[in-house]
Amino acid sequence: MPERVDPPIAIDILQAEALVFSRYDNHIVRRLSDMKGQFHDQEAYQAMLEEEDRILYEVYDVKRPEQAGELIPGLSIVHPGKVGDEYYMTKGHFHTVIDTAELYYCLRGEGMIVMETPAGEFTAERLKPHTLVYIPPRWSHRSVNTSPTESLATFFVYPANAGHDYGSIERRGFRKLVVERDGGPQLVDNPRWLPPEKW
Ligand code: PAN
Ligand code: ZN
Repeated sequence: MPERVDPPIAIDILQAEALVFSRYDNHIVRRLSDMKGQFHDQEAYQAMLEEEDRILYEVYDVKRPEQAGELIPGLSIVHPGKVGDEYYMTKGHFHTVIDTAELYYCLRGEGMIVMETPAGEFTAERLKPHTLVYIPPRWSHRSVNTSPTESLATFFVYPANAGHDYGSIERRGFRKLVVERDGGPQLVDNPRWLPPEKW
């Protein structure tokens, strides 16, 4: 049997009103209602939700076999906005196969990637156009849009066998929150964060 060889894939990143892939297999839309319990100001969250179930972020990705050696490329668009004083953000996750890395490249906008290890070590990197962030294995990650007006667009690529563990972040949160203080972003301690010994 000859080995299966897939054709290469070329994608353009189109500069429409928002950036978009010229071809993709999945378009994932995450709304306020998908983020229950994730923003620290629960009252602000409820009030916003009753008004409108807004779209917080969107992801376009290419489907590939979920096996080691394959990569999944994608585009993440986090819209501008806040829930209370906390900026719009992605859910955030660990990779289920925890020894898998990921690469993020900022195309447009400004923001942060917050990252945390299972042992509770925390770090954050600022994103602006052309910033490349390499997330080594074992770091959970969440992207946050800190612009008051512009969407945050990042290109990402990760191993197709990585898988996504959202439950750990839903339970413990990230150690720090990205909130607006004096008109700009600031990292503050998350009062609801669960340290590793309380998981
Ligand atoms: C990205 C993320 C994407 C959306 O593809 O999945 O930015 O964030 P959440 O998955 O946390 O909702 C990635 O990191 N993949 O592994
Ligand atoms: Zn990831």
